[in-house]
Amino acid sequence: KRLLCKSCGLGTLLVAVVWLLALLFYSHSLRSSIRSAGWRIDEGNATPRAELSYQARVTVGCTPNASITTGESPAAPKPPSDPEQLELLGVVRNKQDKYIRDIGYKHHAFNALVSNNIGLFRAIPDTRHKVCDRQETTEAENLPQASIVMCFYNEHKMTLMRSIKTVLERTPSYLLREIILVDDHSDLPELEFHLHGDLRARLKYDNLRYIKNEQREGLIRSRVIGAREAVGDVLVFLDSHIEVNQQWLEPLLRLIKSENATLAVPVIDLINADTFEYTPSPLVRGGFNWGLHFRWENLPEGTLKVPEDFRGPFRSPTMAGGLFAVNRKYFQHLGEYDMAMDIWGGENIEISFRAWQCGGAIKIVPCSRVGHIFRKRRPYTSPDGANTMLKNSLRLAHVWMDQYKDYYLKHEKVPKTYDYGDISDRLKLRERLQCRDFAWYLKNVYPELHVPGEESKKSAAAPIFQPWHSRKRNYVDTFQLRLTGTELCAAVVAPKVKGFWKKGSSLQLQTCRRTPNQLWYETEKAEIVLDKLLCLEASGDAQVTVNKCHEMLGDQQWRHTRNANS
Ligand code: UD2
Ligand code: MN
Repeated sequence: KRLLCKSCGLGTLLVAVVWLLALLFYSHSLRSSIRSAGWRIDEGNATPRAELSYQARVTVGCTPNASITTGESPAAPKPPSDPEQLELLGVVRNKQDKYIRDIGYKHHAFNALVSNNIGLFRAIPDTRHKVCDRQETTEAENLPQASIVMCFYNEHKMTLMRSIKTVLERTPSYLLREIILVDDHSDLPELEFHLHGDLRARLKYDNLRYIKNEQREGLIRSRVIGAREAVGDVLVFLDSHIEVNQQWLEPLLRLIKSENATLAVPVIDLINADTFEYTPSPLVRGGFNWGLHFRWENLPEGTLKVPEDFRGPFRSPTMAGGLFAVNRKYFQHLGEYDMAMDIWGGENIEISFRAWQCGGAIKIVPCSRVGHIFRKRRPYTSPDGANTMLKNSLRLAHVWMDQYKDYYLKHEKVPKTYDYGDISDRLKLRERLQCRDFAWYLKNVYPELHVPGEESKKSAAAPIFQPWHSRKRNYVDTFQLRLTGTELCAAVVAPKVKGFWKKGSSLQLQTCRRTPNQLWYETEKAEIVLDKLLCLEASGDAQVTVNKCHEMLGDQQWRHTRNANS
């Protein structure tokens, strides 16, 4: 077995392994030592030999078209001399670069220097499975037309422009009715757009519409503001830091054309916030836990049996929220969004419950791929600093969850008096649409969800990813990562702060002892977890560290492999 990260920057692991090996002062050449370095996984009686693979590669559940492999191992972790490579890594060459990068991390929580260097458009790997239809569509297919609604608050300018540009480049013009940008009262000076002279001309697109909110509304109201201006048949909501992939729109429109009450969701590929490397996501679906936090989870067992199954679509209990297509009239009929929800959070769970309970559906369309920058923190707050996720979740729990809301209230220890505003309009909507109750949803859409106090369901045998808090309880099969032929194990040696390992600590070799800083656990999502808390992460600066488990896969997802080329 080898351990392999699925979306590390090209060479991230190479450098990390080289770094680990350097610690051992191996006498023979670095290259052969990388090849021969082996880790043994000590897991009870079974002690298979394991090697820490040095190949970064993209494959998961679905076999993508373009797998990125490094092939040969590098001679040494020297910075590349190729200027293009340098740009890709965001190597700082002068004070101005450093300023752009630092201020970018502060304002946007990603590497703005790399983003600037990429520019308006770039090639990205076509991450679709080989069974996906690649035939160009024609007007004769008569697909509905899309209005893109993209709202943003203080987005990084180049990243925003590239988000729009990729849509223009990768969408047949007869399918694109318009792009509606909703500026949620941004105050960064570089975002002072003068649409007619600036954006439209720069992007060479006349059907670009620009709305600026007079006050900060949050993403939920902003989307509705945009949607109400739209005239296309289908609304497509997108975040403002994305890159759409080849033929991303067609499969979404096709699904909506045949099922007009289905919300069609693309697979959200990963754009690394530090390197901007684009890697595919595995085929997963959306769930939630009783804290009403969105969770990715495996598809029910047996979903993917033959290659054709990779075409989908797959029913999904919830969606991540940022990227989806919906028939415009159906969106209106369904009650848009709850306009009393503020800034960020919860609206994705709300629209998921509402769609399913009121006769619609949510389906993931694996042949539609859109990359999104997943960041480690949200770079903005709400204007009054309030926890909008809490208020929004309370609203949705009281409108849609019937008696099951108590599990949420208990889980989050919400004070009984917490003011979540007036929900009478939303209750009327539920009445008007004659929606089913939450027990129906749980039984028919999400039978795998464990309901507190109820016996675990049979179907829980499916490889459903456990929410983080309940995973802890099953936390038994720990193992160590031992370098073959030595008594040395990968360990986190940073001191604990208030009883916790410091986030971002890198791995070191230490004499093997079954101490908590050497004990790992592998989750169903292929994360490798230390001491019940932190996940093994390929960090942007070419190191392997432990960090807060973000559950977004990518740089925290590892795989055992048996040989160098698998
Ligand atoms: C995820 C969703 C996001 C939304 C959120 C829950 C994906 C990829 N993203 O969080 O779309 O459903 O969960 O609410 O599924 N924005 C505004 N005004 C604001 C705040 C944000 O316009 O006050 C914009 C922001 O610039 C971005 C979009 O809304 O384009 C989503 O915000 P985010 O990227 O911070 O949310 P994310 O991806 O963490
Ligand atoms: Mn986002």
